[in-house]
Amino acid sequence: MKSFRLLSTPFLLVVLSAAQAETVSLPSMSVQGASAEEIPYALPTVPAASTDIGALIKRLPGANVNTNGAVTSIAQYRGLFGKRVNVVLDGFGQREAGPNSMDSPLSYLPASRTDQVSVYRGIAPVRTGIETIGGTISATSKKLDFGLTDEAEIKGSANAAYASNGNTRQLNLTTAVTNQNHRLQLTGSSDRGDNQKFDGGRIRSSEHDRDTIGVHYGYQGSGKAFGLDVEHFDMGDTGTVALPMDILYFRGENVKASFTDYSSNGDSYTLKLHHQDIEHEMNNFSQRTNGQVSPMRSRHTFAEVQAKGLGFHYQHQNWLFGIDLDQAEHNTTIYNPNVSAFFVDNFKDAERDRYSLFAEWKGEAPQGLNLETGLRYSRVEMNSGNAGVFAGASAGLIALNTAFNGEDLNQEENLIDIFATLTHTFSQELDFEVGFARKARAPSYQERYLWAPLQSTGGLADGRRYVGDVDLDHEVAYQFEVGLDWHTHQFAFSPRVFYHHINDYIQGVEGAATAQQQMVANEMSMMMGVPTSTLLKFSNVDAKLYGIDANWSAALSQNWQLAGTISYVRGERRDTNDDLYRIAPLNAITSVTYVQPTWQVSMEAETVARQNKVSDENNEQNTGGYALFNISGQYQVTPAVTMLAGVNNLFDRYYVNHLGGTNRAAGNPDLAMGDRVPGLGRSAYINVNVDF
Ligand SMILES: [Cu+2]
Repeated sequence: MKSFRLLSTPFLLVVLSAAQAETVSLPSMSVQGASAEEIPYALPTVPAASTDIGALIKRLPGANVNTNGAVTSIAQYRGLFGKRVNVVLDGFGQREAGPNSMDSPLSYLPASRTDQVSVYRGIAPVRTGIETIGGTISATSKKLDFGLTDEAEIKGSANAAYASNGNTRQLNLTTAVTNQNHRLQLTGSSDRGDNQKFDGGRIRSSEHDRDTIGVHYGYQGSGKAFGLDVEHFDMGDTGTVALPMDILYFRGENVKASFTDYSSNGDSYTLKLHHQDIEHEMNNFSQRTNGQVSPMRSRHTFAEVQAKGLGFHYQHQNWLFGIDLDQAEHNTTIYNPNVSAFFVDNFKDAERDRYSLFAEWKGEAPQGLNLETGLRYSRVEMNSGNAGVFAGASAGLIALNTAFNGEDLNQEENLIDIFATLTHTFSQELDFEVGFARKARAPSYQERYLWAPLQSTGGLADGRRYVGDVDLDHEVAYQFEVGLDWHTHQFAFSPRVFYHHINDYIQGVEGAATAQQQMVANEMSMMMGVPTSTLLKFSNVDAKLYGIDANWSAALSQNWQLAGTISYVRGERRDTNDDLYRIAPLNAITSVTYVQPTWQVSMEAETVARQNKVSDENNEQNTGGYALFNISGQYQVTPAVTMLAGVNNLFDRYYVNHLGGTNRAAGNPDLAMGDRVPGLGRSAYINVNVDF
């Protein structure tokens, strides 16, 4: 071993320098968990300043998050976000109960319970999910290791953290009885935070409240593995100022089971089952003053999702075959607590069922190339029940309701996904990669069944009213990417250039709605005391996205390391001159770390360029560029005790995150309605982890 190389420290560091370097020099790595999938780019994590794993996702090259509230991070990858990105938690997809993605999949896994977040860099293999047009992001929760002998042992880890901004507290206790074959684990987590500060005031409401409790049973032995997770999720009062309402609660259960059998001839199969049942309430008056101006403007919404799924994957030599089925049913009803007769079924029994088959092949191709390729066929069947509306509603709204219920709401889409990734190893230090794909996505239930002109848009947070279109076509993307992995003992650099050509890209279009829909939208805006604006109708347009992202690291000496990521994406309409909405600006993270065997300190710069390539169609505003500086230190007190502390936004810089949305909550003296939501001011944090 050379004395001068990228260091791998015995513990994992939030600035990721060492771990990142390790990952880069090992182009694919296996992670623990139900799926034991190979993931090309993974970041080991230590929960630190934030209870939200969105903060970790942002550190992945090409990835970002749209932030609508304290723990409502919607994953964005290379400019595609929301339902276009397949987010997988412990190997399973997660459906949302909220029609505005208040419970984005990432919100279901608190940072304190997270073991690892990762992205299938570039084109996601078809095995990673149905509808992966915007890639696959994966996160796994902590699981304690199986024992080494027959003897039962009790072990665990406890984690407590505090951050000054918002008085944020997080606690996690994970404990298990294990031996070499069995693991019975109990996990609980609790997150609390008050309103967050920026230089100039507070964001109201940006409090959060989230508890989880989970029981896990795992078995491994004689070529078999079994895992069962039963999780209760309970989010309480949590602000989402970029949306028309705040969260009162999300509550419910997730059950996930997987069984894998490895046969002696090298074949294996995995069977997976999941079930999900989540209820949700939100309103526009408990954490903001909107409703109190007039009791007629108070709104209270009940929503729920019930989902289930089944997967069977069979691996034989270079082949992987699979069947994936899932079903989800969504309901959302809006009430006025002051008018008992008032109700509007925003979504009624909106159903989205997916039946899918795939095959993948991975192996050596001629000319020293390695090939990974696959084909997936999916049938997406969607339907909606007849929505109801109270008898005293306006004639216009009743007419829209009658028209919707009279439409053929039963729709199906046939989706074909194909991908191929070729890699060539030029030398020990240089790999070359090129990938092609065709990926498809069927409309979301919001895009298809939003019959009343409302803002239930899966968290677009542009403040606009939308209507859906039952007859939307599915999106088809043609994707191309090329990249290098260059890694020596002192240096690693992995750039990727990509281009996505998307036909029938779904977005809201002005002037597409009918005169009657526009009239009802105006009526509703006047009723709520907000200015009227042009209604957007979800429509098929044409788009393209292109850009570059890279991660790199360099060892300056035995003890000094540099590391960073840089991400750039440009999203444009092809049918008009407009730009795509809510695209992350050019951004980079650069860190310098001093490493010793039991401690390290790191200084980091987060630099973000201005974004003036904005969507006119969505009335999107430009935002300015900024640089934030963070410092952190980590100390391994004993082999079992790790402490991490730091200060984010050291100079308390005021800034606006382009993906943070605009303030929709009235009654905040520090922040007007319609103002961009500021990013977080200075926050000092400390995090202690004890293994036992
Ligand atoms: Cu909600």
